[in-house]
Amino acid sequence: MNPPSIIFHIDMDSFFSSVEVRENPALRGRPVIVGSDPKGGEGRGVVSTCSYEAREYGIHSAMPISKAYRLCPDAVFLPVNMQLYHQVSKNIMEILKSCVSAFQQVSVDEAYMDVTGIVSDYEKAEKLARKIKNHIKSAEGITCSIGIAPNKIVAKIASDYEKPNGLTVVRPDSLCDFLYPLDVSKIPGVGTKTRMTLENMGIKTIGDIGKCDIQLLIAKFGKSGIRLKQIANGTYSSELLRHRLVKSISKEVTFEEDVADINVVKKTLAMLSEQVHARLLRKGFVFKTVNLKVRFSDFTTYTRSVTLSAYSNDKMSIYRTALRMFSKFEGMGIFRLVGIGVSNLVKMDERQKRLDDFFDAEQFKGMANCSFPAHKE
Ligand code: TTP
Ligand code: MG
Repeated sequence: MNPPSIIFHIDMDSFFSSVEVRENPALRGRPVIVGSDPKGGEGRGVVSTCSYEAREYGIHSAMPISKAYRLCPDAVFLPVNMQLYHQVSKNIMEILKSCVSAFQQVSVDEAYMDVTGIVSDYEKAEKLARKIKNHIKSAEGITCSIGIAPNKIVAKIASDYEKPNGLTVVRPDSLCDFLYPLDVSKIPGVGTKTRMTLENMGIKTIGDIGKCDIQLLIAKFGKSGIRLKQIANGTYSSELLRHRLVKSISKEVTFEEDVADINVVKKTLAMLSEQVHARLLRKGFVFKTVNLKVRFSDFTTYTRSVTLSAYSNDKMSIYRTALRMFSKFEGMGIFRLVGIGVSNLVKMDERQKRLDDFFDAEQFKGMANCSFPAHKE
């Protein structure tokens, strides 16, 4: 059975206003409202966002700016400087992207990361999250909140749980403990209408949904009822949409005619190593496992794999490891097909160097040709 996934949801705190405070530290601690011109209470636009100090007055995103003005006329009102926020967003997303191969940006200030292949357990995940938070703070001067959970939706609920500057870890064995006491409105997508329908069914908490008869939920919400129930029990998982995890890179060749000559097969393996290596570099990954596939003329097929002690991006490591595995098949028959692959991949590119900041020095011990943390075993 696969180990549970470890998903991060990262969301900047009061994003636009935090950037404004960074630009003008004198605003720190004050209610700051970013949005359209309040025009002394006559403005017709809305609040884009506001600092947590302004939220204490009941002000929130999408509220009419005139109302925000009435609630707190002494707040600092600032216009939206989208160009600046986009630049900060881009910088932050670059930092996050450099950590993982599975990354999905979902809005200007939030993203998911699948770190399953990078850390081996939730304790290490928490340490990584702290380092990411510190890194964003020192590079871009703003704070974020991170939720860690076995799936995206719980990670998102978790990132919201201790905002601002929060870090909430929901381990696979505590999903229901975390979810059940929460109000149904904490489920992303559950708005006023759904909340009212649920309330009319006597359902207030996520736990009430979790324990509700599935047929009742289906009768009210159709297919979405099934989804609601899965979310409530922490079993709903959807894949990260962009930058899906690349699991392996491989190439194989079926010979025009079956081959008995070992030297021909070895030459083919050298060529395949070359091709796999080129693709590995193009995609910006490093590998830890080398896979060999051999098919004989009678179609019997074998696969073998060897996991190295450290990550590598070295062509000769691919070839030599494949040859070592291949030597066991010499003399066993006539070859129809050979293939080479690499798996256990993690991202390595120029930006990767920033990762050095995120991981403990000892994790780098025994590294081959790159600076990437050792993969979990
Ligand atoms: P959010 O992440 O929803 O809010 P936030 O970052 O301001 O605050 P939080 O700490 O609760 O995450 O949205 C990100 C940015 O998107 C926000 O700073 C401004 C913009 N935005 C709008 O312009 N209008 C809106 O209605 C919302 C919700 C956000
Ligand atoms: Mg935010």
